[in-house]
Amino acid sequence: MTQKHCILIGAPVDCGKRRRGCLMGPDAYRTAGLAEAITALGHSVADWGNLTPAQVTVAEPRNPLVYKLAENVGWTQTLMDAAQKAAPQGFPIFMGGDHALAAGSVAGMAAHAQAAGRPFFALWLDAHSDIHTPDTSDSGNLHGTPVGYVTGRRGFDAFPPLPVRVDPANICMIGLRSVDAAEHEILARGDVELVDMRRIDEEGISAPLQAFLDRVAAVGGMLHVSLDVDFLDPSVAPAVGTTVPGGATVREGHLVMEMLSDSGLVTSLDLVELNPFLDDRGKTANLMVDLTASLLGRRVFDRPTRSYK
Ligand code: B3U
Ligand code: MN
Ligand code: MN
Repeated sequence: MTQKHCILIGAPVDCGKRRRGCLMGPDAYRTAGLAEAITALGHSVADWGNLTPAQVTVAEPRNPLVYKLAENVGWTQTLMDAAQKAAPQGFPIFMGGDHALAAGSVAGMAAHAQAAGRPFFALWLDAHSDIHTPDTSDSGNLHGTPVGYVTGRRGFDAFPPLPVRVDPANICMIGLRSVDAAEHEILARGDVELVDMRRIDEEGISAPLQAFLDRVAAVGGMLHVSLDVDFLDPSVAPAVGTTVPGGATVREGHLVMEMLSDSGLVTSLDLVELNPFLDDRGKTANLMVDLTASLLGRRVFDRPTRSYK
């Protein structure tokens, strides 16, 4: 596999939901040896340290439940800028922080792809679809809204203007098992590729993923991967505020990462929703590091590239 220059971007975003702790995520990844695991694979690493959110003032949200709007908007701006700064220099890894950070990381990577003249795709590995708007959210937790923002849904007036809209047809969500009614409605009307747990049980995880990767490869796309801890089953990844039973196994997680690695298509990664306060002796942080290593080329044995169709 080709060597990369990985840029670790600490994004201790903790304002996307009410339960606190994700701000410790970047340091948990450092403690679990993320940089060392990457260099052991022959890549280079630069740790840019932890970012802080831009200070902004915003109007009162229409939905009174919306939590910490200004802080979320500030983080979106900061991360959008950081993504566009890092992307020309290497492979950005956004160490969260909760999933609200992806509004900025994805929007910034999409802007970079446009500047590079390449189509942009996103793979959402998550129990949730995160496609609310601040108006449709029942919880007011904005970590449930980044896909809504990057696909250009209405209701994000307080947020930075979107540099470029991500085409819902260029998004694939794998691992779905908790989708709210308002999200269901918008997804039913749209083109997002939806892979819920039933599909994984029936078809395996590799077939739908390979079909999506073939689509990305066919047009020379850049692929951003957004990995939410709750994609994984809580028995193997307990350190997350919104556990949903019935998630991906360790083996499915690694297979996804190995296929992504083989494809050579991935250009950036979010590691989100790790709440180290809820972890069991670093178990979840270690698993997230191991999955990242698989994405960056770690293998038990080398094998000839094969198709999983
Ligand atoms: N869809 C619910 C729950 C949720 C979304 N993302 C997470 N939880 N992690 C909501 O609050 O928007
Ligand atoms: Mn999420
Ligand atoms: Mn989730």
